[in-house]
Amino acid sequence: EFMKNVINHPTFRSGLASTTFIDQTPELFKLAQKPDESEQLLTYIATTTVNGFPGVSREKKYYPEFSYNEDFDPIPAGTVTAKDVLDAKGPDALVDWIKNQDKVLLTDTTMRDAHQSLFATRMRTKDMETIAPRLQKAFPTLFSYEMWGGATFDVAYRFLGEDPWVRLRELRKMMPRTLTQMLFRGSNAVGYQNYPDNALKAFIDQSAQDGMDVFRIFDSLNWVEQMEKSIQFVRDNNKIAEATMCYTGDILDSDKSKYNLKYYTDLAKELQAQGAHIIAIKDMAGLLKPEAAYELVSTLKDNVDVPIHLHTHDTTGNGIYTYAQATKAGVDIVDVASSSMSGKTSQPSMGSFYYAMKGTDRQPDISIENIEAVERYWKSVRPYYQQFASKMQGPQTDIYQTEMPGGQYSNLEQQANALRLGDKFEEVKKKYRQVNMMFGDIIKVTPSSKVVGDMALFMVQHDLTPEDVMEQGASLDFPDSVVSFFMGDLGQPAGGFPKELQKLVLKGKTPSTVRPGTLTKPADFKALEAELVEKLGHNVTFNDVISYIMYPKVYLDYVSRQEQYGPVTVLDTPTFFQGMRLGERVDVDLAEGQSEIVQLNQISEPDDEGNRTLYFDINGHAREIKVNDAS
Ligand code: 3PY
Ligand code: ZN
Repeated sequence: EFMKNVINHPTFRSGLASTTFIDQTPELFKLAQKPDESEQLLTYIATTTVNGFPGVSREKKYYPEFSYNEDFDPIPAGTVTAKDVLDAKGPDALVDWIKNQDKVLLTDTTMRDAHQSLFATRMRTKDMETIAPRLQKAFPTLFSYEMWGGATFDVAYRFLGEDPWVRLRELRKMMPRTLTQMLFRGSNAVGYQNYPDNALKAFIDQSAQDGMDVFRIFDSLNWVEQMEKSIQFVRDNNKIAEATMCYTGDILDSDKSKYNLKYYTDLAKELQAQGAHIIAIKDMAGLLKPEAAYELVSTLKDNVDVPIHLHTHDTTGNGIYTYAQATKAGVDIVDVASSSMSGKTSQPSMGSFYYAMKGTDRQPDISIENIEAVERYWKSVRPYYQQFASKMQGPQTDIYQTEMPGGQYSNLEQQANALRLGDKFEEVKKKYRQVNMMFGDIIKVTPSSKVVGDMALFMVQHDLTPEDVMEQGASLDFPDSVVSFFMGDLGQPAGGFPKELQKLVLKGKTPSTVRPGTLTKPADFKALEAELVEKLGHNVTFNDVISYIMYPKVYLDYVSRQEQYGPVTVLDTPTFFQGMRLGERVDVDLAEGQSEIVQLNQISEPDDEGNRTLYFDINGHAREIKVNDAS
């Protein structure tokens, strides 16, 4: 590496290098032990400048000037936070503490579900770290911060060049007195397929060790067997197992009788019996209407002892009203997000909910001034991510029929675009509803929602009605996810599979009826570690091994991009997504207080091989980077 630095140095290359070269350029010798991070980052900037970032248009670089310097008073002496209770007295004491609150508690989802649902999970750790240390001071009475899990794990590696474990540890360090919370897909962990039980245990143990407190565990078919192991593994770590009921249908509509009040009450009792510390109602599509929320929460309060945590998406526009009714019925905790990251496919706004409750006896015990001060930060960050946002203009009441999760909406729009079905999205939504009925009216949430989405796209693409599918099924080549679903790979849906369609899809294969985890070979961690070391040529951590189990290809791609581009997490977000423009200067903060001022002076025309040379100036030194123009 050292030789590469020296050889690439412009003075050296110009042939004027002399014995004073070393004395005049000590920075090269400091970098000698490490890969040349500034060269890697310049290569990243140059590549992004020339070839762009997937999903981002390159015409204009959005770079609003903002400096955020609002801060908050230290947590008052004598304050006991929820995290203090968990750490000092354990999960059961925390459960009692929740039950003893007369005010409704809040979970802030801004750093997980809000950006997952509004702009494809693209929020970078850097933009969280600016505010994180101030959050626990702003909101000492918050129940928890959801900031991990769901799609964030995959997207961090795949698109952001980030190690998700680092995000967890950094945020943990920055808010030691706030409960952290994650979304865990039961047997699917943070992926889309079934993982062996010992891999689930390893993931949960490692997450707990790295700082996770509250695990919201769900199964995409509400199949309790798929959640039992995870609940136990979380309990074994003395952390909070929040077992989840995914809400679909409408308990007040007698035409939608499959998922009725009794279904949810029985499910809640079962989850409590399995060891849930808290029960979450996960209304991923925003289908829980205000009066239904009142009825459901009141009934659960009468039938189970553990606290109830309500999660909704504002897709259908009634979120605050639903929370208000649930609060009246005694819900313990609700999920909200900072205003500029709230509404539509995201959670309802924290500030709006505060005002809706103001003056009632369950008004949240939280400072509205601080809610608004923190919002001023998020509002400034929000435009960085606009290009990843869904085009949804306002509440979508047709979702009450379509039943599509908030997190899926923008994704499916993009999948439809990729298949050139963008102008048929209304048709895709209609088919989504039909597919749900063909599949026997199932719970639709990651990954079962993806199966329904894939089938809907397939039917639009091939112009098939449900009747066509039943008539031509034997000769249809169904999408892989659909075959896998009917094989029982995601588990068993309530009421079983529709037999006739299952036969058409499986074409003679025998489906499984047992929990997929009972058929999966345990992960051999030692062998996987050896395999990974062999592939990468250096030692790895146990976190790396777990990531490799969850996402083998995504993880390896991440590592190789990392080797090429270095610590891209230090770049500011506009530069990360858009590179630089001619004449522009950016500050890059490298590790250990080293900082560089980078200026882009010139971009050459492509040479015969299509390579452009970018001429930079770094802290006054000229530097050239050659990039192949892929356009
Ligand atoms: C996820 O699984 O990521 C979800 O947010 C499902 O609602
Ligand atoms: Zn959600």
